[in-house]
Amino acid sequence: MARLEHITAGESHGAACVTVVSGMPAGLHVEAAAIDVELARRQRGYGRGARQRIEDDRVEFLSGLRDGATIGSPVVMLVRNKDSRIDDAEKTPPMFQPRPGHADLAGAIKYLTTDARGVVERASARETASRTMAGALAHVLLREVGIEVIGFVRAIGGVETGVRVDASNARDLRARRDASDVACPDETIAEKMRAVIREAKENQDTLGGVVEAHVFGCPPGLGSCMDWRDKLDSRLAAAAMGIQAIKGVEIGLGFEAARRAGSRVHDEIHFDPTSRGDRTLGFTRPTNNAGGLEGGMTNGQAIVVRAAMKPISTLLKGMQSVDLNSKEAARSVHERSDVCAVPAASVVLENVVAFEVARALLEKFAGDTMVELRQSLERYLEDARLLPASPPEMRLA
Ligand code: EPS
Repeated sequence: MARLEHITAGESHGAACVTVVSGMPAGLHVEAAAIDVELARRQRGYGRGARQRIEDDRVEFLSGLRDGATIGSPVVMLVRNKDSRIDDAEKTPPMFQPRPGHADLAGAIKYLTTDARGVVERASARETASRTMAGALAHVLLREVGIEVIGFVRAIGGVETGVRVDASNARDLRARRDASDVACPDETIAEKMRAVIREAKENQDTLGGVVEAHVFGCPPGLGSCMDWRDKLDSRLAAAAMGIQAIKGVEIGLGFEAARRAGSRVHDEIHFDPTSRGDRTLGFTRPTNNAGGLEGGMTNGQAIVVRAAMKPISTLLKGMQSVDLNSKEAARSVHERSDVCAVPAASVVLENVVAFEVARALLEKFAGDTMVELRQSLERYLEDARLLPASPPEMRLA
């Protein structure tokens, strides 16, 4: 039985963005609309460039489904690029003046060339359409077992919302986020975000920001403390850091925890028998500074992941660079690009987080079918609620 994995393929101006997801259990009903809604959200956003007016990303399923449900085989999803000029030499000329911050310089040297174009085609954030498709599929699985993920923009260029997210306001925040072209559920701050993006554009500059994802409904015990590769926080950090332009990742309180004494960091443990039936199993925490993860495992509280996106490295005004052929000083090249892609990154973060949580879920509750997954999850929760009475097999041991 395969473990949940995905690989992506495709160049920014190639034929298509592709993702191959293996390890999905059989019997999961998947509608194209569930993938398309995430693709469309990723394409939106104040500060996006002209490319998004050309593309209209919609998923095509090439394999893995029968009668609209998974059959256990790899699910291959594809979005065709409308701008697929990769072999048009006039429209994709060589790129000899690397942009500081982009993959251009390191990538050109790595591939023993002075033309960064090939590297740029794959390093482009267009690839995140593929990862969004994988995450959107994972979302469908998670919803089936009562797990919800919400991502949004926390800050753009230093303008930050202090909005608090918890299970009671998540639905309302999602609606407000969806109504916002900067994916920020706080409209007063969203207006200020638009203003700084406009200002950056006028200055021929670009802006980064902070994106955040919360996961509700995770049972305790996803991930592991037994092997660093299985720690869910380590996997979430790797997945978030793998998004183009991400330079920092925090879980829960993150770097702030390093500035505080332990008594102001760790989330005290209480027990409320009336919430024993929840996924928390009745263990309540007045704070969630751990971001739902202790020892690399979910603890029943919401998972909180935050990622810092640097500003886009293609600046209209260019930056100091060097021509890779002549080694003479040159301005870095400018091509069509976004001024700010932080709203898009919030969608990508939400989706890569969904994928990692689904992966950890399937590792703990492995099964070839959705029926086995649900049964295994429910049985585990029942056994955990019965503690300190031992589960039947343990009593036998
Ligand atoms: C990108 C440059 C722009 C962005 C692109 C990422 O593309 P183009 O060079 O075609 O104008 O629009 O992002 C997407 C196409 C997308 O779908 O997210 C880059 O250099 O990373």
